[in-house]
Amino acid sequence: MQTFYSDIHRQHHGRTELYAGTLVPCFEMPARADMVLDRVRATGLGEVCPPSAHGLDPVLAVHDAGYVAFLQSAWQRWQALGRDYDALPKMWQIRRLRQALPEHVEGQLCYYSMDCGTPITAGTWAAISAGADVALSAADALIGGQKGAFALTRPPGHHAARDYCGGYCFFNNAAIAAQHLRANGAKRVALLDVDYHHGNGTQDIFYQRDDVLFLSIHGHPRTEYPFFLGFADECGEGAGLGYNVNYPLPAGSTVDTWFDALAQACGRIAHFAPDALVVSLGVDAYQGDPISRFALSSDDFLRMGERLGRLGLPAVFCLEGGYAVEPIGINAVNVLSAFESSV
Ligand code: OKP
Ligand code: ZN
Repeated sequence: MQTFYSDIHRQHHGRTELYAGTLVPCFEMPARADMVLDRVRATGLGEVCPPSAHGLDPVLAVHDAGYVAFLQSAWQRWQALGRDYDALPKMWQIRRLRQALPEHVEGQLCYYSMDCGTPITAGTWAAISAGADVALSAADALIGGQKGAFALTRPPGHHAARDYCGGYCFFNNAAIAAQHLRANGAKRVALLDVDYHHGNGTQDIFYQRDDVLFLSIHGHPRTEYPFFLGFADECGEGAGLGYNVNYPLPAGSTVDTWFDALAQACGRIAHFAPDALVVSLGVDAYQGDPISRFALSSDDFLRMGERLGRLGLPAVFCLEGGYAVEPIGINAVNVLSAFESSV
């Protein structure tokens, strides 16, 4: 299958995040994508293609215009105040505070963020715009008749909601791809999130819709990030009732438990009978991941890809998390190559 990739991801490079009481280098780093690209090339998965420019309209189809405009100008506004360091929020619009958008760039940063681990840097806008184009170009490959396409996106996207960033995510690449498939002939799209962390942003975007079925297998938010969403009783609302399916699994769950959830999710997807599948492909369910607590081995990622291939659906895979940098390429490409050989 083709891989869509842009070097511009490198321009998003946060310096540090707060971890275990100290500032450590950001887990979400450019080397992650390098490792995946190296593995794509080493295994001969397929051609590596640059994305084509799609402009902002497909981004605005899933994100709030004010939020997008904020991201576009945030770094310049921050820098104009003499700040040459990563833009990070330090407070949130918690209960009973004023519900208005602040005027100041720092206030707006707080308003549009869900956590303090998602830095805006000089190159963030360029990187996330290129990332959206990567996801859209992978969706175009499916629209053109391909059975599978890989969007090698960085930073990830699944925590980004209609109008907020967080969890290292700004634009929801997988949601943008799913919406693009909808706009180009797919009547129903299933979006399966296998990242260790609940895809709160994707859930937010499609929660009231019955044309995009969202399913997520993740560490239980009772103990795991993002804590405030991802419980099993979140089933969608309005027209979307029944089209949001969460499989929260206790941190430390076994591989068998994980694959039981995948089997259930695949059953729901088959019943939905979508025209296409989008996979939020985080590989942080890996046993060696530094910030996650599932136990999948590299071989288990082959099994994941094989199971997804058996759905018999054309699929766009968007890279999400995975912070064991050395094996991230093996794990991600294992899913893709096993998918391809079982379709
Ligand atoms: C992103 B993805 C605050 C940040 C806490 C955030 C984890 C984000 C995971 N310092 N950790 O789903 O892999
Ligand atoms: Zn994750």
